Amino acid sequence: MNAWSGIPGASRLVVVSNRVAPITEGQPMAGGLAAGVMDALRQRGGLWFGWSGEIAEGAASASLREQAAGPVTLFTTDLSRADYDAFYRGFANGTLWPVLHGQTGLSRFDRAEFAGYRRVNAQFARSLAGLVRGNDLIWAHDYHLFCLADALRREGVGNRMGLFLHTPFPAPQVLMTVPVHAELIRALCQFDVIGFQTEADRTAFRDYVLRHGGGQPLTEDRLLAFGRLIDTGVYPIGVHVDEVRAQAIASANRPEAVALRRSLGDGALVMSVDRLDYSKGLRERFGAYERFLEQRPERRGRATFLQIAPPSRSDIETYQAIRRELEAEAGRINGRFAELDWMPIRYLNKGFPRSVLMPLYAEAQVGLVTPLRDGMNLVAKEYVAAQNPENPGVLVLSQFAGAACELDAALIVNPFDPAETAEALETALAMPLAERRERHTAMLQVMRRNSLDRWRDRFVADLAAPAQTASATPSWPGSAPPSRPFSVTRMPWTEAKPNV
Ligand code: GDG
Repeated sequence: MNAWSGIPGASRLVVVSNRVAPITEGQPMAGGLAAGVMDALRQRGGLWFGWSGEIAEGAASASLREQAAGPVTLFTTDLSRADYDAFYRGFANGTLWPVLHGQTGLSRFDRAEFAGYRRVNAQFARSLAGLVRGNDLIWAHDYHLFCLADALRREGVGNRMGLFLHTPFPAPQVLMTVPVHAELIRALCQFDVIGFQTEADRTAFRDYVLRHGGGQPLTEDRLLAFGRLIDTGVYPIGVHVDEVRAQAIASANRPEAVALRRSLGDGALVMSVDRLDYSKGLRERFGAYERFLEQRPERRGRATFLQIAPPSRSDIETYQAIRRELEAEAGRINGRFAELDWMPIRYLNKGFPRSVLMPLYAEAQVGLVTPLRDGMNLVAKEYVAAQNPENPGVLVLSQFAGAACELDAALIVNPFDPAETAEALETALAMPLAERRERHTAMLQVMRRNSLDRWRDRFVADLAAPAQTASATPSWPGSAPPSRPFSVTRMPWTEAKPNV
């Protein structure tokens, strides 16, 4: 065994993502997802590669920084200002992100930015080619890296490569608003395994490849396209359920939680936590809360809505616009309803450590999670996990969050209908204990089954599986689809209503 090896005989894992989570030896990792990926790296040994978050002013710098932590090594690289603008602010977050979330009106396209996107994917591939060994498994994350496998193959890397898409995948007609959709999907199909959060996302991808990319279906999971076999899978991402609850309990008496409790008195708390992003439906949520206050005057002074919204991508105009709009809306609604001793909306444009967030979730009678579109939405799962099972709060959840496929015991709402969301808020606040417990138990059960560990282990197992194994599954369509080790509940809306 050398310094790299984790599981003896197992291939190393090479994780590639836009950003690499910082690690401090002996300290827990900041986010649940980062911790999940790092667990897999620690088990197998390997490396994690990505952008350092630094912009190298002047000429592009492709120099690598290396940080070793036991069997794992982190490699980071800087981006030049031009690459950051074209790749990150431009094609990834100005073109792709809105389209993946069905917001075609907010998407803009510039060929030079797409060239920058390809350039950064190629830069990553060149650096990785010098680090990857014969049987390493390469696991890329998210929409920043659609062209990575293509770039790696051009560098002569023949390893198994998979990409997990954290966002939704849109219907073909929506994707086709991106002028370079054909080139993009051809490059994406250089991965061996492509993972999605929900069956609806996988189906949308297959639809595109089969109808517009000349692909052929081989099995329910497997496609032949662009001369390659591509396995697709549904891997709903989860959370460490017990860790979330343990943190909520351990931090219950942190000053922030005590101060919040004291300020509320015996009033109810409705809580939301989101990156400040237009896909999260904050504007519509503020509108729904206003509707609730209009329709339920008896709740005024008795229910407070806490919105935590740390700024995100704030150098992109669409994000500056939503921030301005929310500031105006929060001010207007508070001006309309506030009293000397009560403010209906507490709108906080800052982030908090997880050790503060978890006890706050546990304080809230209602978790209001209403994105217009979301790959999964981990806040919904964290909210449920943080609850006291003896006296749990109620989750109000958008039908357009991937999490709604699993958490159908939440109060499911259409975030575009303020009246429906307002009614669900009242239902949640008035819900009897027995029903709250029943719903909470049902959601916890699903979340324990589809845990973060399971998400990671299933993806890595499928990535490691030799190609012949997967082709042994029954053909599709025709024979019944193979029963999968877990099943995502298909909500009626996945058939009846398009997701975008
Ligand atoms: C993408 C996809 C998919 C939020 N504020 C603070 C904070 N957070 C943490 C939450 C949660 C995470 O950030 C947000 O995860 P989400 O899933 O809700 O949303 P995205 O950031 O958009 O994530 C999404 C996800 O990837 C995973 O696949 O579910 O659909 O868009 O964990 O707790 N954490 C801290 N302070 C904050 O103020 N520490």
